Amino acid sequence: MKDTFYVTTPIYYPNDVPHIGHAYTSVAADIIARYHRLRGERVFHLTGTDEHGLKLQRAAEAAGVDPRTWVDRMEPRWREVWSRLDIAYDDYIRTTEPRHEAAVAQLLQAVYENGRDDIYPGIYEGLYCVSCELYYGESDLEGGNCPIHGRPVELLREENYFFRLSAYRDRLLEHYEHHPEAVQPEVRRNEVLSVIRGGLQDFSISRTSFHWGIPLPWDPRHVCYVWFDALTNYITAAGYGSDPERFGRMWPADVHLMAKDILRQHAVYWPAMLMAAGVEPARQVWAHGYLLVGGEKMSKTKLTGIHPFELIDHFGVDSYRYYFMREIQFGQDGNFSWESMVERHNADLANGLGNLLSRVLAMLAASFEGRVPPPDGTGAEGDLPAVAADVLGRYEGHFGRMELSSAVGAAWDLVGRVNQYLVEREPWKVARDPARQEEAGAVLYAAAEALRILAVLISPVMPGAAARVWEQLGIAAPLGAQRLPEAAAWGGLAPGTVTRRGEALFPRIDA
Ligand code: ME8
Repeated sequence: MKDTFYVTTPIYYPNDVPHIGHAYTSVAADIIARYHRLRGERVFHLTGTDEHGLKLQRAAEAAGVDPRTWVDRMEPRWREVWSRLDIAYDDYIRTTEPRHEAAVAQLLQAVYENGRDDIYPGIYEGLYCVSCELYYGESDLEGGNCPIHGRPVELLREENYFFRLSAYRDRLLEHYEHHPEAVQPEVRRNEVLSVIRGGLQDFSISRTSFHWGIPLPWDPRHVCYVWFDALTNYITAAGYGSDPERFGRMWPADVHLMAKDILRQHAVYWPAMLMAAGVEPARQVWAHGYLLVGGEKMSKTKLTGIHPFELIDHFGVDSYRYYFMREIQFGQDGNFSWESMVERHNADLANGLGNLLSRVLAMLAASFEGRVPPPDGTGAEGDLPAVAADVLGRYEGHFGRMELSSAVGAAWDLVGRVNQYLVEREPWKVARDPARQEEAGAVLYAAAEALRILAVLISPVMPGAAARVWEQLGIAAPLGAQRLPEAAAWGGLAPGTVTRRGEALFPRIDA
């Protein structure tokens, strides 16, 4: 029985190193996975590299090495980025691994033998974009070039096996009618429906013109088409064909996350391939927008790629993760700019959360020897408990609808309210009056308690910063053991807790 929340990123092409566009998807997937862990769910977060195909073979040739040497050299360059970005994936799949080659052979064989001739031989001639690893029709092109990469396509002609995608039109439409949530956001769903309604063409699933791929089990002169190979990774890692018990706990995947560039492969090819093999399609394909630089899609092909380290070195990993999730409405295209990143960092992190933590801890140190005072039972906390409860409700609602930017924004409503509350209650003044010590203590209790709740809420987004807030608050129970919603209920901070003022959470950055 399925018992695991299963989220995936695309497996990226290691023909080059990652840029912040790839990192955008991987950070989002990590936040979703961490949020579900925070809710106490069993989670499986999969990522990896897509290592076969013509694009990879050509990158290797250009470097003067064989494809295997090339992918072995490049793959660590991806993992090093995920590691510095605090991406806590549960499995990393490489399509050149034997477990994957076995799963692809199994899936191919299952479709080949399904009794409906869904795989048949033929000759293919068409216009191919190597960057997409995709054939295009004349009418798809823009000025004769690939609509995604703006590069010339090539005329390829070869003997292929085809997959009878055209036979799946009605079943796909029916699937999406019964499962409106299966492609999101809505604009992407409409796009997919119109592609399917417009009629589907069979696509070739093998290549004979080069050899860097997985041989077809029944005709090893052919290697498997890289997209058929790559999509299969999602079931390989879940135990397809090797561990039925595990496969039952994991599959269908809950969310395949990606940008809209590869929506068609995920929402049309992939479910049809699975249907042909008698496997249930994934529950959801979620295609976010593009990260733009100067108004254009950032891409390696167009040489506008920014390596994540260029930004992490300057802003730190927590600020990095926060910026991309907060700044860009999840699902829409969004521009990256250095200026907006500096502004967000200083306004929301240094002046917002960071300043709140340091003020509260400084006041506790000055007036209460750093110990968390008790709440006074007279309502000094004002509306903070109600605001925190409201924020939690909205935060969970937004996460449930994959509105990641709004979920993060909800937590910042609490930051804003606590800062305002402190201005209203002036605990630094109240504390100077010996007769009002209890009141000052209760106000600081409320502010510290709100910070505790904030640490829990930001932990999926900024795991490092959340841990530092937790540590400075001096809470003994591990942050990693906190579970929503209980951990965000008001009153969890124990009076008497010894806080430990530390370094500034987010030092300001000069523009
Ligand atoms: O397509 N904005 O790999 P890929 C947002 N191997 N996201 C971006 C982006 C941008 N400017 N640029 C890249 C492949 N991405 C196949 C996938 S899956 C079975 C096989 C992200 O290396 C986004 O997630 O070209 C996009 O879908 C993916 O990188 C494409 O990565």
